[in-house]
Amino acid sequence: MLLIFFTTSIFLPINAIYQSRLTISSAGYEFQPRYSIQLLTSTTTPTIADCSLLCNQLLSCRILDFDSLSERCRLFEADTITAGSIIVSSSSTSQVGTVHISSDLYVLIHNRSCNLCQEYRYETCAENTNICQCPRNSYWNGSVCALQLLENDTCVQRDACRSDLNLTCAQDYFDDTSDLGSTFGITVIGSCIGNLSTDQTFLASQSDITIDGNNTIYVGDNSNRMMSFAQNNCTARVLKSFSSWPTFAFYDNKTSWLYGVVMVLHLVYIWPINQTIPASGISYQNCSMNSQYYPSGIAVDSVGNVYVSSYYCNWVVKWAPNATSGTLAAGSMYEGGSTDYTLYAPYNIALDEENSFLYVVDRYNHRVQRFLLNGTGQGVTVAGGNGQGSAQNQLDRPTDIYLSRSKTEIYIGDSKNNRVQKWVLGQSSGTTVAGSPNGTSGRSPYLMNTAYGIAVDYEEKYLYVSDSLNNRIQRFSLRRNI
Ligand SMILES: *[C@@H]1O[C@H](CO)[C@@H](O)[C@H](O)[C@H]1NC(C)=O
Ligand SMILES: *[C@@H]1O[C@H](CO)[C@@H](O)[C@H](O)[C@H]1NC(C)=O
Ligand SMILES: *[C@@H]1O[C@H](CO)[C@@H](O)[C@H](O)[C@H]1NC(C)=O
Ligand SMILES: *[C@@H]1O[C@H](CO)[C@@H](O)[C@H](O)[C@H]1NC(C)=O
Ligand SMILES: *[C@@H]1O[C@H](CO)[C@@H](O)[C@H](O)[C@H]1NC(C)=O
Ligand SMILES: *[C@@H]1O[C@H](CO)[C@@H](O)[C@H](O)[C@H]1NC(C)=O
Ligand SMILES: *[C@@H]1O[C@H](CO)[C@@H](O)[C@H](O)[C@H]1NC(C)=O
Ligand SMILES: *[C@@H]1O[C@H](CO)[C@@H](O)[C@H](O)[C@H]1NC(C)=O
Ligand SMILES: *[C@@H]1O[C@H](CO)[C@@H](O)[C@H](O)[C@H]1NC(C)=O
Ligand SMILES: *[C@@H]1O[C@H](CO)[C@@H](O)[C@H](O)[C@H]1NC(C)=O
Ligand SMILES: *[C@@H]1O[C@H](CO)[C@@H](O)[C@H](O)[C@H]1NC(C)=O
Ligand SMILES: CC(=O)N[C@H]1CO[C@H](CO)[C@@H](O)[C@@H]1O
Repeated sequence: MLLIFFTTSIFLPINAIYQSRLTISSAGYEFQPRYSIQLLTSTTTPTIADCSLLCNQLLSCRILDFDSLSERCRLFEADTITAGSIIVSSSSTSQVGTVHISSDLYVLIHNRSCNLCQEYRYETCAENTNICQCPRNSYWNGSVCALQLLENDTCVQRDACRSDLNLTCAQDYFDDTSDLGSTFGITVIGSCIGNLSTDQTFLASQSDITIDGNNTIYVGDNSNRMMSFAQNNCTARVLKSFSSWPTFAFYDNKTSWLYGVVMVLHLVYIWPINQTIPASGISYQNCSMNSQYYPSGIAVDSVGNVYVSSYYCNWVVKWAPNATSGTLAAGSMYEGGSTDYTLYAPYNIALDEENSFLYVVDRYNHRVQRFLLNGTGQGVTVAGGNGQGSAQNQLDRPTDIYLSRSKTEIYIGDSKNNRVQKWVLGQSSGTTVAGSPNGTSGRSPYLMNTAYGIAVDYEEKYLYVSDSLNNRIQRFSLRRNI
């Protein structure tokens, strides 16, 4: 597109307040906003200078178009960087005016005393502090007051999204002061999200999540990809694609390897070294100690032994590094059940090496079992075990577990109760720390739909929940809970 600009300084009338310089396009162009909400007003004025004057008096106006034939003057809260474009108009008499924005218009006044921005085009006075600040729907990006962004725009700071539309930047800002002790979750993976649509991007019925010491979140997505999201970055990195979905994952911070389980492929995969357990990758498609069969949960100890549960074989098998076969760590060799020695569809597991314990989420027994490593094989119930249900002493098809660093509490992804339960070890019931206490499903800051996977950062400040059927990852503050 050939777009010829000429610059004209419209400072009319000469002593008007709220002056600015506008760049006016040649005739034959108009502005096309991305969202109708960007149109502030559409009116008629005799000249483009009058239209410019209107724009200058409306601090949120950054673009106008004016048609000298119809005298239509439209003012937009938009710019061509993020939210709209200048297009060829069907009217040959239409022109576009763009308000000049540059850091020199801001740097001398921003965040300084209000006498510097009285009746100033670019900033307003914040009455309570008497300091010049960005006008509404814009934010300080370090050099100018940039317009706040709309849904699905990529945001790089918390106040970058249109707050009046309840859009929030879905990136992960570990702002210590903002959401301490909150009982609601904020969505940490996605773009500007909120009111324009309720659909989330990127994730599809994802299963487990896990986190590393840099707060990178690893996600097993139902798009059959193992992905990671670096902190403050909502664009996924695809680590590995499979022909089925990765179920649970464990990040080993000694080796920086991610161990991923792909249940339906009978596969335990180690990224990035591209190895499998056993190394042959063979599955004999039955419950044997020398191959995987419907592996579900996984945990790795400090010397690299890998514990893998199988929901079909109802056991947990320990694999020494590079071993060609494993040994039974929990569950029965032959069948599932609900005794002290048996499991029924074990899902994720957690290790407590200090005390030689192995915790197993015993999914279809709606309980969490604890076994002694190298013990007799007799487990004890540490959570649930009171039948399937949503009372505080019950669980409903739990999937995931996090053992606190103090080894005194567990957090349980109580998946079909759409909640996360905290269970102080030794107590007979838990408390809900995320989701509805009564198990109600939904999609809101307070409700989730299938709390499949959970992760807690190393400092135990935040609980992350894979809110699977809402295709999003929610973050809850743990400051009051841990
Ligand atoms: C504004 O000024 C205050 C106090 O001088 C300072 O703490 C703050 O960081 C400044 N903010 C910006 C965006 O410059
Ligand atoms: C702030 O936004 C302007 C455009 O609105 C852009 O030119 C500038 O590079 C941005 N500055 C920073 C520090 O991101
Ligand atoms: C934004 O949220 C507030 C508080 O929940 C509500 O009053 C307001 O109507 C919402 N605005 C929009 C545009 O949805
Ligand atoms: C944002 O992206 C999602 C997913 O691509 C889409 O469904 C939604 O319509 C988009 N929202 C807008 C306002 O374009
Ligand atoms: C964080 O990332 C850096 C760079 O990739 C890496 O060297 C470091 O080991 C990571 N730290 C943790 C705690 O994972
Ligand atoms: C965010 O992560 C993606 C995927 O790894 C990467 O391509 C991109 O450069 C990252 N963005 C920033 C700002 O670091
Ligand atoms: C590895 O993770 C544990 C918590 O699981 C943490 O205590 C330890 O500091 C981490 N080590 C490194 C090197 O990040
Ligand atoms: C991973 O291993 C498989 C099987 O040995 C091989 O085909 C593939 O090329 C390897 N990929 C990478 C990235 O090393
Ligand atoms: C298996 O052994 C090789 C050679 O010692 C080593 O490089 C590799 O890291 C080991 N793999 C695992 C999963 O421990
Ligand atoms: C379990 O037994 C193995 C081999 O018998 C031994 O190497 C290991 O140290 C034992 N672990 C614990 C926690 O007792
Ligand atoms: C369940 O809890 C939700 C809030 O978490 C509440 O709105 C709902 O009324 C409760 N339902 C019942 C049956 O108590
Ligand atoms: C998800 C959400 O908050 N939707 C709201 C968006 O705004 C409209 C109009 O204000 C409400 O009706 C929706 O409930």
